[in-house]
Order: sequence, then C-alpha cells, then structure tokens
Amino acid sequence: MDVVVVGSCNIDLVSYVPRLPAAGETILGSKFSQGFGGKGANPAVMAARLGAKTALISMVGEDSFGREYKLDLIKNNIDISHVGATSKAATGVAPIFVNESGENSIVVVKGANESLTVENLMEAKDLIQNSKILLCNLEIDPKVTLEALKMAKSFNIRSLFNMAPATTGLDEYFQYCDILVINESEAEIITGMKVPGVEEAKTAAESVLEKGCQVVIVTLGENGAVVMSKGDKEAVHVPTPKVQAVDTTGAGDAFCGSLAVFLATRPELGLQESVYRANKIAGITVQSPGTQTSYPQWKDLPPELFGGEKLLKDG
Ligand SMILES: Nc1ncnc2c1ncn2[C@@H]1O[C@H](COP(=O)(O)OP(=O)(O)OP(=O)(O)O)[C@@H](O)[C@H]1O
Ligand SMILES: *[C@@H]1O[C@H](CO)[C@@H](O)[C@H](O)[C@H]1NC(C)=O
Ligand SMILES: CC(=O)N[C@H]1CO[C@H](CO)[C@@H](O)[C@@H]1O
Repeated sequence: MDVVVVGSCNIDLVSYVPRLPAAGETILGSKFSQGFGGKGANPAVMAARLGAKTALISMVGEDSFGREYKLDLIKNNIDISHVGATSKAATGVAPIFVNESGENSIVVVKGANESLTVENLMEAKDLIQNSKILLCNLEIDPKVTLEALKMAKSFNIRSLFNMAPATTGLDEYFQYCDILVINESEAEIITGMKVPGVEEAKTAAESVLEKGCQVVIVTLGENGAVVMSKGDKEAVHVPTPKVQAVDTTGAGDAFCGSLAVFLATRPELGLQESVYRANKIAGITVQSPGTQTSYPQWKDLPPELFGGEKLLKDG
C-alpha cells in the first residue's frame, strides 16, 4: 500500500428546508441528498482518486448504510479488507437541515466508528507495516489513533496526524507523529495564541514543533499553508492560487489525502513542493459543492501536478 488511513465513515443526510423546524413541528423540505463523508473515508477517497494504492481501516454498522458505504469504497478502488461491520451500532450518520439562507443545523450520531478498537488495528498490523504512510485523525476513539501513531513509529513508517476535531491534552500524540497537520483554530488551541494570518501561523508552527513531531503544517484556507521541519531556521509560507470558492467542506481532508500521496509516491519532490501541489488540489475541491463529490480524479487534473518540474517558484 502507498497510503493507509485509520478513521471514520459517516453518511451525511442533507434536507433542504424553507426554514429550520421548531420543536414539535413538521415542515416540508424541497430536496434531499445523501453524501459519503467521515474524516477517515474522505482522505482515503482523495488518495485513491489520485491513483495511490490506498487502504482504509474503519468500522461501519451491519446495516444498509454500512453496505452502501463499503460498495462506494470499492468503487473508489480502496482496499476494504479492514473495514469491519458491527451489529452493536449503526453506521455513523449526520442528519443536516439547510435553510434557504444557507444556515444549517447538524446532528452527528457517532455510531459504529466508535466501535473501532485497538484489537481491530492489531489485526491490520501487516497492512500498516507494508505501507508508505499512515494517516489518522481524531474522529474515532482517541486511544485507537494514539496506538496507530505508535505502530507507525515502531515500524518506521511515516505518519500524518490531522488534529481534527480539535481537543486538548494531545502532548503524547505529538511525541509519536511524524507530520502534524493543523488548521488555524487547532493551532490556537495548541499554542494559546491567536492565529489570524500567515505571520502568526509561522510563529505558531515554531512553537508547535517543540512539542515533538518532525514536521508541522498549518493550513490557512485561501492563504495556503505554512510549513516547518525540525532543524529549519524558520517556517515557510507555501501560497496557493486564488480561486472562486463555493463549498470548502472537506478541503482539509482533501489536502491531507493529497499530501500523503505526494509524500508516499513522489519523495523526490520534497516537502514544500508536495504541500504546494496538495494546496492546488484542495483548492480545486472548494470550487464545487459537496465533500467527496468535489474530489477530482487524477486524469481530470493538469498533468504538470504529477510531473517532475517544480511548480513552486522561489520567493
Ligand atoms: N478558499 C480557498 N481557496 C483556495 N484554497 C483553499 C480555500 N479553502 C481551503 N483551501 C485549501 O484547502 C486547505 C485546507 O483548508 P483549511 O485550512 O480551511 O482547512 P480546514 O479548516 O481543515 O478545512 P475544512 O474544515 O473546511 O475541511 C488549505 O490549505 C488550502 O490549500
Ligand atoms: C479547523 O478544524 C476544526 C475541527 O478540528 C473546525 O471546527 C474549525 O472550524 C476549523 N477552523 C478553520 C479556521 O477552518
Ligand atoms: C462521524 C462520527 O460519527 N464521529 C464520531 C466517532 O466516534 C467518536 C468517539 O469515539 C466521536 O467523537 C466522533 O464524533
């Protein structure tokens, strides 16, 4: 495998309504759509669409959503030999109401992703040991995430830890992870300082790096990202071209999935160039609606994104 992801599968159930219903009220919606999501499946789908050999370690329910999700993963060329199905909980879902002015109310039902255990991870030991990079985040039992990071380190496999959804008390995680990817609010949670822009993100990256990981990347939405590796004198800003954003949901997951692919399959590019290309791909996903529906296939992307010529110009 090039990329192995440990994380959740989640189905978004989106109802479009004239206004958000009040308690006890029944109203008519105008449209319904179902989408595949979850911070495990999203980067796995991104990586697979870029042509990387990708596997997902996850848990769904023994129900129709779970079966549907597995079929979708197979359609995306993802190895699901370690996507389990439990009878103890339903597949994770997120019923969402969106009103005419675009405001929403969201319920997340944890469901089966909570049933993914350290034992399930152990069963996937061979898969992890034979991969080039392991990607994980916090949308599952945090004990499983920590164990995944420890396993990767013991096998000398690179790990990419996306600290989302953000929480505190993660110092031990930083000891084990190789590449830490955080957004502005997550950087604020770790450092306790405000991170409104590029300069503050550089300072935050320097301070986060002292916590133990080898590389820190702070993603900055339309401003791209800031990158710093252990031993560097200072953090570097990697910008991204300006685009017309229509829906940024899942941009962070697209960034992590793409970055994992470049690091695993194109190590000669180096970190900054890989981040630049991941920025470009994440920037493409924000220009169309939906999460996985906005993730492109490699054949629909400009070929230079996979070429040997440097795209990130100095200065
Ligand atoms: N408006 C935008 N224009 C161009 N690129 C964008 C934009 N928003 C996001 N991106 C790209 O996606 C990456 C991740 O976005 P962001 O920093 O918002 O992460 P996030 O908060 O984890 O995202 P989300 O929670 O929406 O998935 C950015 O580093 C950038 O490359
Ligand atoms: C960063 O990610 C968190 C999830 O950890 C999310 O709640 C928050 O909105 C994101 N912040 C930005 C600035 O995108
Ligand atoms: C998408 C989803 O259902 N996520 C949940 C998975 O389980 C953990 C708890 O272990 C929750 O924190 C997530 O919200």
